[in-house]
Amino acid sequence: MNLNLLGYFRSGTSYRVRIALNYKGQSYSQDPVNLLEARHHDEAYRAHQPQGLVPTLQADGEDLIQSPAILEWIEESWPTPPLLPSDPRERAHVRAFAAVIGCDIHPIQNLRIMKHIKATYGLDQDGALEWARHWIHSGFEALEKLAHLHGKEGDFIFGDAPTMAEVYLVPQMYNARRFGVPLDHFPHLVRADAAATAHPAFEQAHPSNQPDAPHED
Ligand SMILES: N[C@@H](CCC(=O)N[C@@H](CS)C(=O)NCC(=O)O)C(=O)O
Repeated sequence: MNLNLLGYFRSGTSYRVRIALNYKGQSYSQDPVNLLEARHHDEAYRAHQPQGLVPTLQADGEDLIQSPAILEWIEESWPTPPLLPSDPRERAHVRAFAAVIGCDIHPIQNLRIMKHIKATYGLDQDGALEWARHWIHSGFEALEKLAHLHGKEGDFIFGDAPTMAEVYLVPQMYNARRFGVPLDHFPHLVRADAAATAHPAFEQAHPSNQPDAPHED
């Protein structure tokens, strides 16, 4: 299958999709959409994703949007190695962990939200960063409790192998570090992030390894 990712190196949602494709051993090309140059607002990009948000994954030319839907499609298309447990109740726990990030943390510290609260409510850059730190921190408190309540023995949140939990967690930890969120109170999250980041699929998906990442000279 021909796969092409329209995304941005630093976008957490694009990062999730790169991780999952790498983990499933699927190769893909990338057409970067520069968010800082507002290319996602171009008509040409909105023809793929009407909201003007990245990513879009083109599968044999068909546009797939919304990273949760894309990730479920990847899991269903290439079930091995699995990113969801076979037991339905365990799947629910993994999906709940991912949803805390996908539904409740990431959307409110996104670029457009940060821009809007600065422009509309007069927050400066420090104020906007404090907003992001607040919501990441409170979401991480819940994730740490969930890891304690439902996590499994092993290096990852749900055992000895990565799941959708790490597909969502690793990009969110990357953002947390960029925004300066202290992570000392989240030992389960830090440990799973370190284990996953060492995995080649996650390492190759890292923002610094993408074609549109700025190169240090
Ligand atoms: N729910 C969407 C969210 C996509 C999203 O928020 N993408 C961000 C980058 S991580 C974006 O395009 N932001 C542009 C903006 O906020 O202007 C998904 O998971 O695909």
